[in-house]
Amino acid sequence: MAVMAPILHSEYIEQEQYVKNPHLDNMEEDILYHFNLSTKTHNLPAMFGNIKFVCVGGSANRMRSFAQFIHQQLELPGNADDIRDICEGTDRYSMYKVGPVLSISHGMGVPSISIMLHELIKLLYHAHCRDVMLFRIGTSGGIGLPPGTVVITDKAVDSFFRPQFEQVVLGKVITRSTELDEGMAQELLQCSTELPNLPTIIGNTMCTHDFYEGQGRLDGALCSFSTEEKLEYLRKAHEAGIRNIEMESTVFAAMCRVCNLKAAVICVTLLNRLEGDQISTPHDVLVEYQQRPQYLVAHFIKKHLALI
Ligand code: R2B
Ligand code: URA
Repeated sequence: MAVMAPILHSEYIEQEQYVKNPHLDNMEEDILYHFNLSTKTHNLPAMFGNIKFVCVGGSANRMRSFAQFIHQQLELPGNADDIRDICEGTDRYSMYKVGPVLSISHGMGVPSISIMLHELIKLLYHAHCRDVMLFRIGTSGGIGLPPGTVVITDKAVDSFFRPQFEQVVLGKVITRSTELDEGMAQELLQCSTELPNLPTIIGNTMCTHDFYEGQGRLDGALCSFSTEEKLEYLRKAHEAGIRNIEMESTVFAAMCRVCNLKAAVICVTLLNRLEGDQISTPHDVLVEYQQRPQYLVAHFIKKHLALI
């Protein structure tokens, strides 16, 4: 008779606890400085223990609107306008909790989102959260796509088109994989077919450390290349399967992967970079574009909560 190997307690903990830092166990208190929260001053399990979905995005206002939208979509009691910023004691990030959904802003760029993710992942650990899914909902520049297209990231790649994230640690480069959850991406694509006016594709996303020169723009304060060189780079990116460019996906994917958190990146394209660099689309159109990833993720969450 086959004997099943026992599940070691350490393996179980390893899979569920999210953080990957032995030093945390020796700390009497953990201050999540940029959230203005701490394990001593806040009952994190009571505040956050039921979180199942975490949505992150660059702008504080957008993440507040998303929280209000989710409140309405989940038909929760109370007034959506009364949702309060849990991080109101600091203006670094904003955080809103709506039932099992947490909505947090992360600012622009890899360093900003990476600080937020360290504290978020520790928060989920201290709160004993289980089976959490993360979504980055954001904006991007498209390559060869009509503006307003939603791109669900297959691979998050760096400026050399490599599916990896490099972090300098103690003066050495550590390279981490940026693979995202394939099942979540496919499920999100399926959700897009169930909603009106949501042109959506799965493609690779390039993450850069700059909006201007770093994304091959000709309209920054500095530019060291020609129009032809820009277009050649973008065409090569397109050949490598890259369909949009933004500034946070690689570190988001890498940190979630190391910490066993299922994650997806969903960004709307604001312009087609093969046609220009300036974002000249009218404000109301941009606002509608930015709601598209929110609709998609809200639909996904409602399906998971068996509300539709
Ligand atoms: C998309 O938009 C921002 C730059 O405008 C950046 O945070 C990103 O990834
Ligand atoms: N965000 C980016 O990072 N790039 C764009 O072109 C548009 C939004």
